[in-house]
Amino acid sequence: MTNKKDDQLKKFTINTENQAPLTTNQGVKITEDEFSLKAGLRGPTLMEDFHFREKMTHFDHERIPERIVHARGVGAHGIFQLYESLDAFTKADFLTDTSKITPVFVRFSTVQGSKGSADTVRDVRGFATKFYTDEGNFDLVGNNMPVFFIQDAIKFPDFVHAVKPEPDTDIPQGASAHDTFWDFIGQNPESAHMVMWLMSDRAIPRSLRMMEGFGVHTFRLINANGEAHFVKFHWKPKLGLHSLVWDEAQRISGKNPDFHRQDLYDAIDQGEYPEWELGLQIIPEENEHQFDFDILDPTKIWPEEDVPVKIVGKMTLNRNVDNFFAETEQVAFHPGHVVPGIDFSNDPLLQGRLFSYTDTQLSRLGGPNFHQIPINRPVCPFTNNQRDGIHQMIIHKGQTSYHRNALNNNQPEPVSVNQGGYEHHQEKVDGRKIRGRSESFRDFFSQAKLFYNSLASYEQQHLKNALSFEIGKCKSEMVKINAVAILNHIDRQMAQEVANTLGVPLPKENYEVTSTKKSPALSMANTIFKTDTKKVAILLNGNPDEEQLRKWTMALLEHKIAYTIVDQKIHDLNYTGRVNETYEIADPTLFDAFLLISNENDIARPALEFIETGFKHYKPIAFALSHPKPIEFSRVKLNSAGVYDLTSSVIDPFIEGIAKGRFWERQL
Ligand code: HDE
Repeated sequence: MTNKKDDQLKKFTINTENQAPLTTNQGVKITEDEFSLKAGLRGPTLMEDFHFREKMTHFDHERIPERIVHARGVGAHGIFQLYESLDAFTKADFLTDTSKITPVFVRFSTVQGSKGSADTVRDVRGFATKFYTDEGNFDLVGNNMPVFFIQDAIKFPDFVHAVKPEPDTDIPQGASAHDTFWDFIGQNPESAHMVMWLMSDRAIPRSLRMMEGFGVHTFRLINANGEAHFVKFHWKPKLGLHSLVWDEAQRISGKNPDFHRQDLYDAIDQGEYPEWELGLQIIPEENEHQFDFDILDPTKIWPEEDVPVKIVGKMTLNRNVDNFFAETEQVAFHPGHVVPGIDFSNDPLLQGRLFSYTDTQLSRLGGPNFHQIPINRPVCPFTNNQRDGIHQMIIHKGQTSYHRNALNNNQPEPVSVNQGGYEHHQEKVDGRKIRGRSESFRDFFSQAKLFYNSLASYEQQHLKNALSFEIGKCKSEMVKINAVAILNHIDRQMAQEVANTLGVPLPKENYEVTSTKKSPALSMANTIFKTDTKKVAILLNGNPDEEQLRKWTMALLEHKIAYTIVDQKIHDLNYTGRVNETYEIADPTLFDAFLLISNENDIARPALEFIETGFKHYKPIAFALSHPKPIEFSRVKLNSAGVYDLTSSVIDPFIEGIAKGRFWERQL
């Protein structure tokens, strides 16, 4: 089955690996590309060197403005396939016709940092998907967290100014751990729920392949009879939900700032295509007011236990980009790109987003024709009377470029709804013009509490540590006190612990919301655990028993676990392959598990440091040692959960441990 978008992109692709003469942009062949034209070999450079001028001018303009938010991102192509027709809810063809394979392009991103910032910072992750449907592009421009910091789009510039590096110093990069962010939180209690998510392990994913995606806003689905249902969109990763630990995330920022983009690229390159299932939460219009929160409020989830997520299809990312700039950088998503059968709700955050995206893209992509850039083009035809402008790529023929016209038989002509024309849902709207917030948006803390209540105790501990870290980085005592005051509305004990750690006063009055409600779907402890695509470092200390090593590596590969052999030097093994990395090149934070093999009396310090760091990050560690003494004196506690002695035992428990991933019960 060919992918329509791939076919379309091929038409615009120049394969620079093919033999071809070097030419100017005008097609003139170049004889010399290393020396500029001079008046004499030691003389001045000449203005008439058109090749030099063209090359340098293009270079001077290679960079375009980066996105104000979500500047750092990585993209990939793929497909979406529907499991069952959703015609009861929507008329969108890609959600009703199960035989369709819809091309998609996804861009993942961090929000705060600039384009060159590190991947593993504590941040929200953007999860934007462009569906190239036969009825036009549908963009699901979501995040990996289901709520947002603010309820009304007019506050977005304020929020972004607060979280971005501070204007006087341009510090910090890729972090919300600073005064202006926490000052904003202290003054804007509607952000309490989102702050819980941001301080949770969700903000430091192990892999982009292991995080959920959410459309966040309430949208509408419209069926062929014009009936509407409210809907929230979810992406559920087939590999489950997994995170880094904070210390590890910070170290990776230095060891491999490209950790996430590399991980995504490698997985796709190796044919380990990441997959997500599309889930829908659906509420009939007549049930709009049956909840103890407003379903239009983007700081609220619809708990999955109350409104189940219906799994309707699967997205597979199966092709890396050919050129980062042309595709990942130039892609332009817009929450207003919808197709017939999908419509908006009155969520005031969504409504404001509908303005912002085209506006910002006009300056980022240089003019009004960026929909013609190959990555942004729909796969279906697009024809209208819009003309000219910077970077017009299409040569429009004919005399008329207006509607209505008689000279061209009124072409292009609007079509009826029955012929596939988009019709806005005819919602009855009746109200006064007013600047304000609905009273139904006022409960800021119940769901923050719901989130906190739903976490496993180790997740709660991580969250409290993150709060102490972040608020602790603030310089203003007032900002810290105000931040703790917000926590005091969510959970008194949490606020108390953070206040104690930071040495700031806890408010006298307890304003904690008293709900004990839990939503198990919110805890990552209840996720799927797999060995697939995990990475093991096999640490050599001396010459290994290669017979044994081969058996172990075969067992790892059988479970789709990749391994890297690490030793003091790169060298060939006798018959089990090659040492791939040295202790200097590799780093324990870049692996999920460790197997230390030694037949020496002593174990070299770098190898011990590997397993000590792995131990500290709760990862599984196996060892096969002829002399166990050195490890007994290391910081690895041998009787701890997730530590395996392969000297006398089989590898299977270690493999189960790799699937489990982390041993939170371990005492460090
Ligand atoms: Fe965005 N957002 N956003 N946002 N957003 C942008 O558009 C904006 C919001 C999201 O990979 C910008 O082309 C406003 C929520 C993603 O290219 C900008 C508001 C959610 C991406 C913009 C929001 C998102 C963006 C910056 C509040 C989750 C990256 C560059 C009303 C549902 C897309 C650009 C990519 C990007 C505006 C809030 C997701 C400035 C005004 C909520 C994933 O237009």
